[in-house]
Amino acid sequence: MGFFDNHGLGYKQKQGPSGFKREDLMGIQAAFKEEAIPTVKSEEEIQRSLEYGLEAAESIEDRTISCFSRGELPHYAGINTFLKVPFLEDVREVGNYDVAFMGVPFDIGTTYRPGTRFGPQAIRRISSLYTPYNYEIGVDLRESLNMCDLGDVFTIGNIEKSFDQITKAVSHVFSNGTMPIIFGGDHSIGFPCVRGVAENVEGNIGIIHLDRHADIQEKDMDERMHTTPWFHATNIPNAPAVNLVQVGIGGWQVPRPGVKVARERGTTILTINDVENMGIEKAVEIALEVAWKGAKAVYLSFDIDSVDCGFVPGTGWPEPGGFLPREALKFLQLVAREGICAMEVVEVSPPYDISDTTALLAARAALDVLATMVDHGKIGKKFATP
Ligand SMILES: [Mn+2]
Repeated sequence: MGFFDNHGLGYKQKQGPSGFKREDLMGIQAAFKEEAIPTVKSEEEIQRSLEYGLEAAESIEDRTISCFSRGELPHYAGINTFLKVPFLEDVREVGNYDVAFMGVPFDIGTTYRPGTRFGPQAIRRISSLYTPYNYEIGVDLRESLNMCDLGDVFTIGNIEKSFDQITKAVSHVFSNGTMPIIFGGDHSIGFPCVRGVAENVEGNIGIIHLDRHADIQEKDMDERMHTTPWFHATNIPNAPAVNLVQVGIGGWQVPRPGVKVARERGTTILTINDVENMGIEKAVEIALEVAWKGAKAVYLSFDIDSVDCGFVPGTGWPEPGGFLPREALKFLQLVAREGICAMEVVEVSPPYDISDTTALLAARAALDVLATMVDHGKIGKKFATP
């Protein structure tokens, strides 16, 4: 591989007993992929930090450090937006961005443990742990995308009125040509979010839904709770149930009224055992086939409780036996390769979380999806590479 010939890092090493070639390792290939990523945006950020945040005290030798923290570093400092991207106060300007992160702090649809109204705050806070660069994918989001954080939708203590607020907010972002990444909130928001996207899509929209729960009964305790989003979403004329694929469903928390609806409407359900038996790649192939069949766009709904509750204690209906985190991330990445129109991450309930691990996985899921989309040319058209 000529690509490696000009680097003085020992690539012409002799093969050892294992027969491995160093350059075949993804870990080595990723190191070289990084070399091609520009640093334009990070340098701009440093200049802006020095201007707005003043130059550092004289004793600081690293002159890229500012006096007031205004950028990525230190990771423990700052007033956090998601990944410390700019807060867009004037949402009328959202069309200038490729991606908009937005919170939906809503847990009135919860039927057991509440707390997901604090999900967006927790996800933003722990997202500051991350750099914008992912080693294995080889993408630096700061260099590849114009991203903003819109803050949160003004939800209130009424399910239906909050749904209207959420739909209006998502529709505003999506109709401006910007991809919404939505942090919930309980899963009832899946319906108003899909509604906000679907009304702007000419053609059908498919839904890929990762969850332990089917969430497709009509009502729960007389209201449209977080057990009901897909009943109502698949009533939307251009979001048909035949394009809804539900992955990871199973266990002791799937109410029978929802099972009846799924059966009657013909959604496609893969249990965790299905996924385990056929493998992640095959399961994704099926999910993509179902969701994209005759569809113009695919919406991705990631319920954090689709992951084994040992990894995500901070959620409203914890259930053992779901995905391992790296299985879920792999699944999401393989879906993202084909492009998605919007993504929600729901059911993070910080009061029950331990060491922010649940919120961290939520942040990670969104970032992995975005980086994969960048890597496969599915997003980033608004950004002119210098
Ligand atoms: Mn769930």
